[in-house]
Parts: sequence; C-alpha cells; structure tokens
Amino acid sequence: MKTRAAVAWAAAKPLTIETIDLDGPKAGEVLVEVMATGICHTDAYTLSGLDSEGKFPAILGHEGAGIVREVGAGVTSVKPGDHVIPLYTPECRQCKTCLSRRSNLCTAIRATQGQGVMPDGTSRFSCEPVGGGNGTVFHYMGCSTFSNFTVLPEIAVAKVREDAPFDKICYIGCGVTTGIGAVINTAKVWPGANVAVFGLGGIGLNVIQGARMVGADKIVGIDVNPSKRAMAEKFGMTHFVNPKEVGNDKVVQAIVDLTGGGADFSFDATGNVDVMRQALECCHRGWGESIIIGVAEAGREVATRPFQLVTGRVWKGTAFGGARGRTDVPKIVDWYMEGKINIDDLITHTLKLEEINHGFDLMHEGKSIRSVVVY
Ligand code: NAD
Ligand code: AHE
Ligand code: ZN
Repeated sequence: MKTRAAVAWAAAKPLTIETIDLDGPKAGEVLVEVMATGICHTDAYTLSGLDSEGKFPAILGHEGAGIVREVGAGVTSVKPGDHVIPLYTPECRQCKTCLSRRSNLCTAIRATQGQGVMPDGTSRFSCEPVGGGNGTVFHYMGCSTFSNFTVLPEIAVAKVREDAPFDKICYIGCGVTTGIGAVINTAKVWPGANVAVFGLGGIGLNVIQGARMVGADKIVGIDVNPSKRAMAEKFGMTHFVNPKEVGNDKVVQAIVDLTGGGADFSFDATGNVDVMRQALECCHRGWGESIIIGVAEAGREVATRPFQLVTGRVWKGTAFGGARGRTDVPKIVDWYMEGKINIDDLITHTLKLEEINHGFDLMHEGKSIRSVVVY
C-alpha cells in the first residue's frame, strides 16, 4: 500500500512529506493507522545525526496512537479495529529480561530495532531509489509514527480503551510514561521526599507530575529557560532554580540549601552530561538517588568524583520510565481518562503533518512543551 509520511533523508535536514510504499504485516506483525504522534526531543536528537544508532533515510517518530487495520499470521493479542499505542520498548513476556521482572528492557527485538528493520531483518518501508540508494527507508525505534500507516511487531503494541482521544494519549507512548514511570517505577519516590528535576520540558514536567502524585514534599525544578516556570508550578513544582541567574557553579549548593541537605531524588531530563553531574551531586549524602532520563549524544560521557558514590549517592538510569508497555500503558491511559493525570495542558501545539518541521523548530526555540501531529 501507499502511505503519507514525513521522511528524514539525511542528518540535520528538514523532513519532507512523501507518499511512499509500505509492505503489509508479516507473521507476528500488525499494520497500524497512526492517528496522532507527539514530537519528542529524542526524535530531534536522532535527526541531528548525533545518535550512534541513527540511520537514514528513515521515518522517525515513536510517540503515537492509532488503530490496528490488519494483522499478520499468528497474531492473537490484537485484531483489526483495536486502538493501540506503539511501544519502542516492547514486552514479549518470554525473554530472560521480561521473565526476570527486574527490568522493562525486553530483548526480543532490540537488535533489529536498533538497525532500523523489522525482526526478519527487512524494512516494510520503501520508495523510488534516489541518490544511489536502493529505495529502502528505515524504521525508527520500531515505531515510525511520522508515517500515517506503519507496521510493528505484535509485542510492540499496547491495546488501549477506545474512548481515549488519540491526540492526547499518543503522548503516553513516550513522554508521560517516561516521566511518571521514572518516579514510580525507577526511583520509587516516597511521600515526603524532596525531589530535584533538571529540565522542565515534555519529560521533566511529567516527572514533576509524578512526584506530586506520590506526595513528594519539595519539588525543585531547574531550567535555563524561565518561560518553563509557570507550567512547572501548575504541575507541582514548589521551587525554581535558573542556572543563568544563580550561576552554573552555584546550582548544586542552591538545591542543597533548598532541600535541607540535598535531594532525596533527582532526575536529569536534559540530556546534558554536565547537568547529569549536577543532578548527582545535589543529592543527599548517604542515600540520595539520581536518575538519568536524558539521552546524550554519541561520544559524551558522565563524570563525577567517586567520593560522591562512596558517600552513598546512587546513580541510575531509566528507559521508558521502567514501564512494561503492554501491561502498564493501558493503565496510564485509564489514569488520564479518570482525570488522575493532566496531559491536555502539556500539549501546547497541534499540527498537521505538513507542519512537522515547525514542531521541531518550536522545540528547539523552547516555545513548546509537546507538539502533536494529527493525521
Ligand atoms: P525538551 O526539549 O522538551 O526539554 C528539555 C528541557 O531541558 C528544556 O526545557 C530546556 O530548556 C532544558 N535544558 C536544556 N539545557 C539545560 C541545562 N543546561 N540546564 C537546565 N535545563 C536545561 O525535551 P524532552 O522531550 O523533555 O526530552 C528531554 C530528554 O529526555 C532528552 O534528552 C530526550 O532525548 C530524553 N528522553 C529520554 C527518555 C528515556 O526513556 N530515557 C524518554 C524520552 C526522552
Ligand atoms: N539510540 C540511542 C539510544 C537512545 C535511548 O537511550 N533511547 C531510550 C528511549 S528515548 C525515548 O525518547 C531507550 O529506551 N533506551 C533503551 C534502549 O534499549 O534503547 C543511542 O544513544 O545509541
Ligand atoms: Zn521519546
């Protein structure tokens, strides 16, 4: 079949809207009509060319929601007409990791996903060959939600209720689940804890929302863009630190002072390795835990004095908020529909596919929280 898609032809070039070819689902795969997709900073990171797994041409996008239109042989868990959220972290429920219950990082299809292909090693997307290419267009994070239709493995879709609006729940496909899940699943923030959140964008604001949900006491937000402050306060931030105002070298001390000795939990949602160090070092001596959410460019490394760890601070990371997608994502959709979490206010811009590059511009200019493309 043909599908309309925003194609990333090369690093650091604007996406272009094309009509391309899409092969139908093979065994164990499903065809999904994507109804809406968010634009996450990770899409921008890969488009920048600094993702060591970035491949071009590709169809980016990993924060979608849509409807199953066709299923391949052997598919049993979903059927045409089901509403689903694509999962860049699948849940096969059979691999060592899934069975361990110790991590959400299902290994069933991770290798091929990183290579931009389906589990059989081929892509379902193609176009007329251009510029010496063979016409293959790569998948991205197993999702490619910047295409109106996409093919995913059955284990990489979460079936969700049908009364939930696609243009809002698509955000649960990454940002909402990552932020709230980092608090609940990874950090296990306790009621009364003091929390510091670095980066008040589409992920950080969901960390704040999660921290408030679990009853955190002080929630300190740190961002170089003061325009993020009002939204963060609406979502539960109690104190704001702007590194440009206090001085970058005074950020850690400012948080230690605000939290009476250091944060019980801190989160990096910037992707900046220098900020990651600040996030660790602002944690309370003896027990403070810092959770890295942000994705840093290829070649970047984190650093700190080992003494920071010797004296009890803990450095951790989280992918997709530690969520097991097929199990947890439908519950988060329920939370939204029951009014337990706020998604609507974080979606600051709704765009057409033709406007997708504007969505990236708004992110880079710090003018949006989440832009959502509706097909
Ligand atoms: P975003 O662009 O919406 O937000 C980033 C925020 O960080 C902005 O408000 C920006 O002003 C702020 N910031 C930038 N530099 C800063 C600094 N030096 N100090 C303080 N604040 C600073 O991006 P997002 O969509 O929220 O994504 C945030 C990060 O999380 C990205 O690196 C993204 O790739 C990553 N991410 C990781 C996961 C995961 O599973 N681990 C999931 C989603 C996103
Ligand atoms: N390809 C990147 C890795 C990027 C990365 O860390 N991705 C996160 C999700 S970001 C969503 O916005 C993730 O889930 N990682 C776990 C995994 O298995 O990829 C690189 O740097 O090579
Ligand atoms: Zn994302």
